[in-house]
Order: sequence, then structure tokens, then C-alpha cells
Amino acid sequence: MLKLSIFKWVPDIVQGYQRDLRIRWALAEAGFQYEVMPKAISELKTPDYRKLQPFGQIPAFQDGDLTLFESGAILLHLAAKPGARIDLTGSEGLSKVTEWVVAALNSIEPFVMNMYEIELFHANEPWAEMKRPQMANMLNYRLKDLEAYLGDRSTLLKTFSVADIVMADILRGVENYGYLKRYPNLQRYLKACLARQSFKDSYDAQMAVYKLNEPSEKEKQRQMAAASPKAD
Ligand SMILES: N[C@@H](CCC(=O)N[C@@H](CS)C(=O)NCC(=O)O)C(=O)O
Repeated sequence: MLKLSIFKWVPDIVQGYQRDLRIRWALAEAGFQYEVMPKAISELKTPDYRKLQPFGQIPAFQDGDLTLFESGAILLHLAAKPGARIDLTGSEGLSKVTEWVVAALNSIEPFVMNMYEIELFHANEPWAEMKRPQMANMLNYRLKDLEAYLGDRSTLLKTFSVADIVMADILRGVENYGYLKRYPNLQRYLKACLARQSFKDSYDAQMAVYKLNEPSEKEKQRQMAAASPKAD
């Protein structure tokens, strides 16, 4: 059985954007059945859970005796796994899809995460206002090149792959803040990716868990305080 760790619940502003979604999406495209392992935020930092995910994060994944963490590694494992309904390597083999998964995670996601810090997590801090132009410039520097690469393609490789899943999942975060406005190719590409039924089903599946486990207002405050990163 395939098993995927997910959050039991997260605050409204980040619901629908947790990284188990990209794994759910690939599993749905492949037609693989799986079970979820819902975790409270406090459970993630326990020694037991860190055996699955050393950084105490979601997603973690189990495929029989094999355990995996890092969403990119899990996606590549699924792309290589026999029995999928479609070829999730993009019909160009594992090396090429690895290239684009790494590009999404290494050349695009860090710049997108910077914008989350500015637009979402620290929107009211004076430094966010000051850093926005520089961080937006860095993001645009990458998006401009991705726009040129894409041209009128609807997939990064020959056919839809796990690279499109992770790239689209990353891009949709900054689309919300208007950062794709000047990139028609990216907008068209993202729209096509998100129109897939497997995305919609995965999004709904993630949201359904949060609805089911919605805590009291008091508990929400407690969990939000506990979720702030603290190094010691
Ligand atoms: N590089 C990791 C990042 C995982 C990650 O940031 N997970 C978030 C949720 S989407 C998390 O667990 N955050 C809680 C924490 O970092 O303590 C991956 O792609 O799997």
C-alpha cells in the first residue's frame, strides 16, 4: 500500500497549498490508490515522525518498505513506478523529467517562496514592503526565461509529466498575487495544467481533510503559534 503524510488541519490562508497536493495529483494521474497519514502540526517534530521526514515536514511517503521524503523525490519515484495509467516521465525518460523537476524546485520555487514571505507570512512587516521590489525582480528574472522556454508548449516535456505537476503547483502560488500577469504563456500553461480533473480531485481531497478536522478557535490559535519556525 502507498501511504502519504498530510496535515490534519492548517490555517485557512495556507489551505489548498500544502505540498501533499502535488503528490496526490501525481497519484491521481497515475491511478494509484493510496492511504493518507494525517498528522497534527505538533506530531511532525517528534522522533517517530522524523524517522520518515528528518526535517519534520510533510509530505513523507511509504511504498511498501521504502520510505521517502522531499516532494521532488516522491514525484520522481512515482514517475518511475510501473503500472501508472500514463507515462509520468513526459515520454522523454527519467533523466529529462528529473531535469525539469529539479528546475522547478531549485530555479523557481525559492523565488516563489520569497514572495510568500512578503505577500503572505510577513505582509505587515515594514521590511516586507522594502524587500518586495528586489524579490519581485528576482522572481521575474526566472519567470521571464520560463516564459520564453514554454512558448506555445502546453507541457515542459513532450507530454504531461510530474515536472508539470510540480511546476504548476509552484506557479499557482504567485499567480494569486498577480505575478504572472505579464506572462501569457505561463498563464495559459498553468490554466491547462490546473484544468486537469486530477488536480481538482486532489485539491478537493486536501481541503476535505481540513474541513473534517477543523479545530475550535482556541485550538486554532494554539496550533498557529506552535507552527512558527523556531530554531531553538
Ligand atoms: N522541500 C520539502 C519542503 C516541505 C515543506 O516545506 N513542507 C511544509 C508543508 S507544505 C511543512 O511541513 N512545513 C512545516 C515545517 O516546515 O515545519 C518538500 O518539497 O517536500
